Amino acid sequence: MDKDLVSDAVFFIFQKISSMRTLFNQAQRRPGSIAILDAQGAHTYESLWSKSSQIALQLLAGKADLNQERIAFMVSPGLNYVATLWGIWKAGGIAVPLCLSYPLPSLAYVIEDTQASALVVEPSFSELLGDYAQEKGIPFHQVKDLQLGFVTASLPDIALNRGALILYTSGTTSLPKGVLTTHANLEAQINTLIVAWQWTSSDHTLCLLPLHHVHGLINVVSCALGAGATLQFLHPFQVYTVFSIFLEAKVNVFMAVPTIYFKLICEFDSYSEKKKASLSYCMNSFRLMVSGSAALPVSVMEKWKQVSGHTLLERYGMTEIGMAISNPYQGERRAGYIGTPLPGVQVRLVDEQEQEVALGLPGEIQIQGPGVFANYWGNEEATAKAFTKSGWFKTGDIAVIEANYYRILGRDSIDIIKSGGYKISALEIEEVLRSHALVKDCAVVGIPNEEWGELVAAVLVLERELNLRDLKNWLKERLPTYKSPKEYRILADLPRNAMGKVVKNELKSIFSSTT
Ligand code: MCA
Ligand code: AMP
Repeated sequence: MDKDLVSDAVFFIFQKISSMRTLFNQAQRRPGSIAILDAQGAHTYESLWSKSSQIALQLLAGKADLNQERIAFMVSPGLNYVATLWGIWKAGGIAVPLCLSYPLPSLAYVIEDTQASALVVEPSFSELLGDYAQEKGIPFHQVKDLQLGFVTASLPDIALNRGALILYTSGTTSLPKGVLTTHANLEAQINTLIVAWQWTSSDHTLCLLPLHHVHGLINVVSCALGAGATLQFLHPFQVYTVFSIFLEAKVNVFMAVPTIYFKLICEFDSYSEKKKASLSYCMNSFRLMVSGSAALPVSVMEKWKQVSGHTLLERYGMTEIGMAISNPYQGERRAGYIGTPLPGVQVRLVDEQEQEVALGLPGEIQIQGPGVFANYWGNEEATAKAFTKSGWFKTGDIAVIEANYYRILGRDSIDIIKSGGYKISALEIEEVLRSHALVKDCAVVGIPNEEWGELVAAVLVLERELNLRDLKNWLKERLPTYKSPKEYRILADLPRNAMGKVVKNELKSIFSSTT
């Protein structure tokens, strides 16, 4: 079944807005203001509001409420993306944003794991997903440009404790887990940041982050729209275009991962002195620049200060909790530190016996608060393991408090790799590699890298000779390229300890001694 999520009718739509008040209020209060700038042009809050209502009605197809059906969507950043997301929420569904760079097996995993009842795609992704949807009998909708007409209808009232969003995150299991957040969780995550970072309707932000993660979707898109600000999209990400947009002198709030700041600094260094001066002048008038999703190297923070005049605000968060700890909007932003707990978020550091550590000693960060997710989708066991008996969420990140500020020391698992802000499971990649006929054994590790934070590296034990280019092409059909190993070493055997466990630290050192 292939339907277009558009029609010639103008809708007159009633909906009592109990859920997503923060997000939707501004859309109703500022109909004529510009909400979104994308490749197609400028779109007002009114057009976002009406387009999302129409998508909601078409998803409902006569039903009163989607009742938390999962709707997966693959739409590029822009008006259509946000209208689809809001449309799913207005219809009472749970939104499942798909990663635009996933190959079909990774997409199918998410669609099947969430048991999505419908797929919404833009035409450019129809070829990738159309046959799959037909084969699986999943209703398939295309988002196309809207033409207004008139229809009267009403949309469901959605309670705050209902499921709103499922985002996939990698962890210490081989397959990514779906993180279910409710409308109340999202409201809390958005409100906290709007207040802490002083978002207002005069802000204008540039979004260049992927929208299947909290950083892009909540911190940038939802905070901007919740504040009634203007949200400009750049897709795909290109360093030189970021600076051209900055030179237009409209953007005043910017958020990115450390790798992006690194890339921007390299680009900046290649410019003439005159261009550098104009750019620095424009960036100097920004209100706020934020870094997160991975540790911000002190060298990048210092260089960015020289380039832009800004001390980056570094904060810490996780898909399961939204943002938890942040350097202050006003006050000292300390290099190498993630700051102090955000309003409404409770944080503690505990030892292996779940006892709070003494001040100055390292411990695992544990979190409580209204932004903490509901559960791992369909995975009660993983959910139970993720919380203590008294209801604290166990992040797996180790930190210490020094002079009131939290500093991250590392993670409790060597199998989690952070590359360019993406969290990648070594076990997931190992499982795919092991399914190759010529790979007898393998181990995947993260190796330090100035630009990416860490790079995915694989050690292989082979049945017989294997061309690495062929292996990379084979992987492309099974994994998104950002998960694909960037470095390889071939060994006769993997080093193991007395328990038979691969000694990954030893493998890491092979890379550092030979790169
Ligand atoms: C791209 N490549 C990567 C990565 N991204 N390799 C390793 N790690 C990566 N993250 C590789 C591609 O596989 C490709 O390799 C080559 O780089 C060029 O790919 P391209 O897509 O053109 O790269 P890019 O556009 O320059 O992308 C870099 C990026 C991107 C913009 C930094 O990685 C990105 O958007 N990262 C942000 C991720 C994010 O938002 N994370 C938030 C999750 P080849 O040439 O071999 O094919 S964390 C979160 O949400 C929590 C709550 C939080 O705290 O924020
Ligand atoms: P994700 O699971 O993709 O949401 O990534 C969350 C993880 O990113 C956290 O558990 C941390 O390990 C890491 N992270 C996020 N922000 C920071 C930061 N400012 N410094 C160090 N690590 C961070």
